[in-house]
Amino acid sequence: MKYGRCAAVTGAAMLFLAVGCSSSSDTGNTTAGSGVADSSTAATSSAAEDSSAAEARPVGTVIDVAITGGDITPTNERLDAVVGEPITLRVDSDTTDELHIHSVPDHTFEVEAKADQTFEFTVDVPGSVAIELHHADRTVATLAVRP
Ligand SMILES: [Cu+2]
Repeated sequence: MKYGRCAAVTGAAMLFLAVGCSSSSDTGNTTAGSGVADSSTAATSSAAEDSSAAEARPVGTVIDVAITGGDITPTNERLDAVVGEPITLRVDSDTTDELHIHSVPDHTFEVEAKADQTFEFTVDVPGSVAIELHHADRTVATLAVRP
């Protein structure tokens, strides 16, 4: 079942983007994503707090995901990440679903219908990594993973 739902989404159109579910055997996928980085150079920091926060910044990437009544936040978010640094998904959900991380290697997490679920993973190969909710058929975020 893991890939069944994605097969419908992937199709010929998604192959062009190389972010769909077909990546498990597609070795070209990892380098194909390197041109995506339109935001990676400009994305210094969101400056939400102190501009001197270079050292206070937590290691890795944290993504807060909320699934409520069929609404998913975020969707199609663009985020930067770094190879080998932890990426943490914090999920509040009112339904079960399956998170699929299109990294190399890929990861699958079972989402339960409860708050405060935490899933952590790392990415070994730079490139574009889609984070999908398979049951809802949504892409939560796409990570531009730098070496
Ligand atoms: Cu998938």
